[in-house]
Amino acid sequence: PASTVLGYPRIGPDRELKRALEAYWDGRAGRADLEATGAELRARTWQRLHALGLDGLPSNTFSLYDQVLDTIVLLGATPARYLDADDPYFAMARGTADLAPLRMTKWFDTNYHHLVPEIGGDTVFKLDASKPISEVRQALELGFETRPVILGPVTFLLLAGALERLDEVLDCYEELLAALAAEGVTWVQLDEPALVGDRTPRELAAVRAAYDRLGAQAGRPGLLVASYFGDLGEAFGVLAATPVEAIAVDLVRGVVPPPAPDKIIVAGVVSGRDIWRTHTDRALGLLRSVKAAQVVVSTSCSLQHVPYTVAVETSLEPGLWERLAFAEEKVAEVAALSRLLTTGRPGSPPPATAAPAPLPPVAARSPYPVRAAAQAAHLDLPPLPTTTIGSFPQLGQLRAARAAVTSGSLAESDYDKLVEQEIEHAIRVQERLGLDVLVHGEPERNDMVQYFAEHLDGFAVTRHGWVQSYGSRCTRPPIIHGDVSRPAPITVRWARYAQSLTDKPVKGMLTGPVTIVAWSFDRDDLPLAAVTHQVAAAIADEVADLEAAGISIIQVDEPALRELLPLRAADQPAYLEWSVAAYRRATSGVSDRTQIHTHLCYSDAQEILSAIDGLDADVTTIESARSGARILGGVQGFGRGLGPGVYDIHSPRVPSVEEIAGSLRATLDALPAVQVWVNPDCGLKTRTYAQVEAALGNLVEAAREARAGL
Ligand code: THG
Ligand code: ZN
Repeated sequence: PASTVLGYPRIGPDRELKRALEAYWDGRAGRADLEATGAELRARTWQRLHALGLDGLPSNTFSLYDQVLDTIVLLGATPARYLDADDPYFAMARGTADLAPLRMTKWFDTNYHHLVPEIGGDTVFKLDASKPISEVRQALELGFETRPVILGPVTFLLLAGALERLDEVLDCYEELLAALAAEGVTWVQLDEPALVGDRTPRELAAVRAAYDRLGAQAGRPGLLVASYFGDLGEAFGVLAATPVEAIAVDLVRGVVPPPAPDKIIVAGVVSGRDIWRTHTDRALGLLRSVKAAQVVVSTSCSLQHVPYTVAVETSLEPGLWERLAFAEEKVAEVAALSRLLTTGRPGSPPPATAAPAPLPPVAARSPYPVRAAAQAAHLDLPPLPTTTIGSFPQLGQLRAARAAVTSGSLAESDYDKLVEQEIEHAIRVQERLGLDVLVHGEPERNDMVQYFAEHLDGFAVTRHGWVQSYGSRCTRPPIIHGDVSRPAPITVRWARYAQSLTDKPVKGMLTGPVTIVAWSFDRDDLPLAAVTHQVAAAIADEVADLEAAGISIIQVDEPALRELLPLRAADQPAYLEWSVAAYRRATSGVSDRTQIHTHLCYSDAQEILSAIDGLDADVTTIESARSGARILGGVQGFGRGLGPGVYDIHSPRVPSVEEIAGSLRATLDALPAVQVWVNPDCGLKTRTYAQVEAALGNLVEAAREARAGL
């Protein structure tokens, strides 16, 4: 083929898969209904890709939940404890009454999450190729020959931390290639995104061994090894020395590879990570500079990270629509580029990028001991103060009311009253439970990023631009398309209202600049650092207004700080410097007596602990209930307030006083008591009020007992 894409969205243009999954999970539909929805979404995808002029069609890019989970099943690596569940696949994905799900983590530097394979001494790999084979057959019945896409053996094992099992896993891949060849498959795509990160010589040797071995197999289909999310670096030469016929390279983030006269290069010139139209002449220039046996035009990665189509976005501001390309439009671009490549049209260099408007330098706060003394005098908190992370349970009623405001059937003022009622309820509950630092509960927010995007200039939000985050869960990433500024205060009204209801301090709650850009689509004409600092300046305005409104504790969350960390170690220090500086731009304008909190929610905080320290927040709350000792092991020497979560909010279970007291004792063993805060490990919006009240009651009791023992 002359054109292809590495993958495609699968949640459905109208989130059909989300609804089918939730109906199945709730028992409102059977497995057959779910399978039927899947089959229909696949058929529509192949028909659409074909109609848009694409000639190389992928298959097995569909998934009922996650492509890594599919690979676990493909290789027979389902942990034994799930095998007796009614539905082992969804038991691994979501857990059951008795079993916790597999661990979930970010897919490289995206906002997509995958399940983590668990491979141990008792894992016996055994091929189950039914899923890719049935997709290949379904496509053939519709008249389409397809290229099944399978996660490659090296990336799969690196995600599992089990590369030493390569030989056994390769037995399965050999058997798979033979089975697919028997179905008439002529090409297979093996995804190896792990190869764009730093790889040790031992790992590169494993890559070479894997593809020498698979390449040597008689009668196999052609092999396309796909890399994406960055440059292959030396891994390109390693792959080029093996018998694989084709290599996919990301030419949006990576560079043109060295000449490969005996390979097909699948050139990813249309970005799968942004939503901008491709610069045709720049892409042609790149394509013409690739020296290979054949060049196939493609996307830089799967299109699963962008929404389906801009055609349905009829309420975007004038001038923006024309600049956008979602999945369908990107497929059309790939097809058009492959036609242009055969004409004489030359390429051209990219357009110049804009110069960012200069921002003032970042202010420095007073040394921590000075601030801490001013805050202690002003806030008058007990030792081991208790608090929560920010969100309280969100009732379906609020979601429905937001939709009604959008459609015009509910007056804005009635919606505002509903929000105030919810705030009052949350405050009364916290007062009754005896928490020390209260929150307003965030009933006015649909999402911690989308809400701010809707209130900042320079952002656009879509109506239907859903992107899968994990399983049935989606977000609508906002689009940053111009200089960012804050036309008016955003959260101040709600914070002031909440504070008016109580004598206890109420925390102001904001999302940090790094997280806002990480969970949005970025501009393509300014460096990410410059855009992030613009957002930081807007958040700084909000911080100043909250302080002026009498809010004495302001929390600015950065859960995505780790997520944007570059995949290559050499690029990480520069990133950490500008991202940490952006956070300080957002937070350092306050007086000494105003206390800044931050919250981070991942268990691998360890590797960026010094960056977290650099944020210079007075108090940091962090997930630790699941990773417990790992976090606490690294916090000695962390000189400011710290609230390692004392229980896991991700489960409906109510933790007992003894259990919370145990977590708290572990924290007090690792840190001086003056630094310790007592809080759950994340926001409470996915829980019910009954669970929250029971758990927080126990938390307050555990803190009281611990105070008595100080
Ligand atoms: N917001 C955004 N990105 C995120 C998170 C977030 N990424 C990481 C983390 N939190 C986990 N991801 C999600 C994403 C979506 C949902 C829950 C966790 C979710 N979405 C609703 C759904 O799919 O039904 C839709 C929400 C809406 O109406 O906007 O529940 O918090 N940006
Ligand atoms: Zn969290």
